[in-house]
Amino acid sequence: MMVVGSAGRLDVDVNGNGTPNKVGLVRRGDTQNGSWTVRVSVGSRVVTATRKTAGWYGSPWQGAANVDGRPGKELFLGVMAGAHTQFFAALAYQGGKLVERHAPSPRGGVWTIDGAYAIEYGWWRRQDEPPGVVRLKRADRNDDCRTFDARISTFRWTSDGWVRKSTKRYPHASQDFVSGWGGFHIRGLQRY
Ligand SMILES: [Ca+2]
Repeated sequence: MMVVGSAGRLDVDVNGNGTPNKVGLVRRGDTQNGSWTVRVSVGSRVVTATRKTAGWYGSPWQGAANVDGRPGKELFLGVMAGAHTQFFAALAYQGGKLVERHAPSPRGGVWTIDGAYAIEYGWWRRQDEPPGVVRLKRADRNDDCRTFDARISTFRWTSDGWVRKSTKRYPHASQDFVSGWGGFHIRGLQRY
């Protein structure tokens, strides 16, 4: 069992009142079949969330960032990892509990990142944009082995969930154009 955060380094403003909440993380099991439980102190209460992990090596903690634009930061924790793909759950404090804030993508609600020879998959947020705007940059290598089918999709969180605002497609993008797209490019989150 691994316990992190006791030294306070995971303190995060989860409920958005401007004061950090104490966040604790407990990990159980092993790399292949594990789980984690995150505990957040809110006032005199403690709210928790538990998820199973598969293929996850090391700490599942990726960081915290306000991605949905609602007050408070979402906690990003790894749930599954493949050879080069990683999947994360994002937990938001809402209605007095931790709820999962799904990614604006069709991949089962998890936040996917990838960076490999044939694919770049990453999430971006610019500080100069309104709260709740997030961008998916995805590029798949074409059959010519040289260029990429690349897309940049912009989403905004609303009371009805994520809404796609725009998608730009670059069907024959160069390697230079898509290089470095993969991973999180959001302040507060580790890239990989
Ligand atoms: Ca938020």
